[in-house]
Amino acid sequence: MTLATEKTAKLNKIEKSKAEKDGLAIKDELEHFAKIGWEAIDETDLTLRLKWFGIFFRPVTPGKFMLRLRTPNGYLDSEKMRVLAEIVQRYGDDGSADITTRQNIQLRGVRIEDIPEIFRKLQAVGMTSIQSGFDNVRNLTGSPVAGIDPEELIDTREMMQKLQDAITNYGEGNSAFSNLPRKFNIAIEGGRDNSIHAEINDIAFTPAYKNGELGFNVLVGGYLSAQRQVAAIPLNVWVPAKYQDVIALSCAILTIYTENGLQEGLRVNRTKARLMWLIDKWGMEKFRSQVEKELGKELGTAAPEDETTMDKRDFLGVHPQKQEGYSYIGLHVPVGRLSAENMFELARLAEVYGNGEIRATVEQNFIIPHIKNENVEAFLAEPLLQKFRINPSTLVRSLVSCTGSQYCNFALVETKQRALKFAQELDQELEIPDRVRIHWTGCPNSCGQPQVADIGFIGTKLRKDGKTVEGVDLCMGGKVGKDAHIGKVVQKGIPCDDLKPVLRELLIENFGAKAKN
Ligand code: SRM
Ligand code: SF4
Repeated sequence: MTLATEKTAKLNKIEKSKAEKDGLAIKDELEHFAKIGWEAIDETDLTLRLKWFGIFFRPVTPGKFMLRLRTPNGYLDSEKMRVLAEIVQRYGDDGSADITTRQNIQLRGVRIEDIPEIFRKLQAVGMTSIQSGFDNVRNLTGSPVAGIDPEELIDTREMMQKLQDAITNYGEGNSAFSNLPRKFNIAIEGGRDNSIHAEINDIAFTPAYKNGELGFNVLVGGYLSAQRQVAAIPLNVWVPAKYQDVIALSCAILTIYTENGLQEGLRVNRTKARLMWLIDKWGMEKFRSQVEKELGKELGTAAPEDETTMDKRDFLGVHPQKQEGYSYIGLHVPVGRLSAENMFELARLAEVYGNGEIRATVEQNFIIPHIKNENVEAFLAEPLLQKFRINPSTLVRSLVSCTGSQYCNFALVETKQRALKFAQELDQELEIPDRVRIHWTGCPNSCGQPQVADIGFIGTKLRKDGKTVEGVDLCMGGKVGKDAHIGKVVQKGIPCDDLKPVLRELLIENFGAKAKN
């Protein structure tokens, strides 16, 4: 056996399925799938390859799919939002939508029969769900206040769209990057507050000056998973703030990652397949030299320091824009959950008061920009602001939660409703001086990013009084913004039924909370 065939023989099950038939190969079968219905679709196509089109079979609600879009930089507008709302209303069986922790949108309750029509509607407003799941490059994250932030250094919107176009072949699907050894996250920050969580991305671009020119320092290899959580490390390179350079470097890294996946054993064990494992294996020197070889030029060195000088903002409330006379307003969307009605109303507000733009944040909230200062008061009096508040109570304000057991079959606990209930109740009971960022995640996969939180809860199952019950592991010490670092599990196995007093105590002991009289 040659080395290559020996390695192929060891391919994990997923890799074997991908080698047999690429995810993108079902593109022409989507109309056929719509005709035959989900029960007649081949199992691997159903549960695996459809994810290349953002279509997720949900074993918790068979037949009702989740559709994950791409919203680079979290950038939406009223036209797009209205189409998303229409899809939820018209095609969603018990439909709803979520803002995700990658400032993206997922729609729920769609049926395979309606996918061709849904895709036509999305395409008409320039949206795509292509390659948004599984072993692909996920939604590209950037500052949600790009182009309007008075503190901004680089407006990343155009380069983000161009990078998405390069990675997805303008939304048509790009087989160059459709068989990565694992998922891949890219973020580009243009502001000073590390709004994107650079530390937990496979590639992160952070603003930095070199010899007086503005560009990006680059971090690589950050990721979260059940088995390993690791902060991104410097690649020791600086690139100018030009989309050509950002695309060239990103594509060079993706090419190396995909082409060496087999040779370097990344395609054997899925728990050891993210980019950091390749960097570990080669060491940074070799990794850099391979990137140089692929790029066809030397990388140079990083700028001496980056421009991340601020704490991470949450963008809620009214803020002056860089455009004089205009404000952007951040609305709190409790645990990111949306109804069709909310979405229609958001689209209307963005058109009536702003220029139609709507921005999603990684905190699962929305921002409506370009509101004339003289119209702010009227905007704040709109009924939707009673639900999506600009000044929610302290714990509710900074709450983030993954999907949890309502729709996710990996989940060990229910997250969103429980997270909201605890936060609301403790906000009633306690006076809490500063924001406390609580993140919930339903299982150790860490989609809710508990490691970046002040307090992170990771769902688990445990035994209590002879019964299996829902519980959490407690993660603490995540720091975001400047000098970000990831937190660690400090206590395991707290039953959810006992959690409220534990959390209450934690807030009093560690965050200066006091009981209200
Ligand atoms: Fe995630 C798998 C939801 C952000 C790490 N994630 C899943 C699946 C697809 C599992 C499944 O098939 O059911 C979840 C779909 C549930 C559903 O119905 O919504 C799911 N992940 C989510 C979202 C929706 C959570 C949310 O409520 O916001 C986020 C969608 C982002 C997007 O728009 O693309 C989401 N997932 C993340 C993040 C956070 C991030 O990217 O900043 C992480 C950790 C960061 C990372 O990946 O390095 C994350 N998800 C995972 C993992 C573990 C990855 C690993 O390397 O082991 C899995 C499981 C896997 O891939 O095997 C996973
Ligand atoms: Fe599902 Fe677990 Fe991700 Fe939550 S963390 S969405 S429960 S896979």
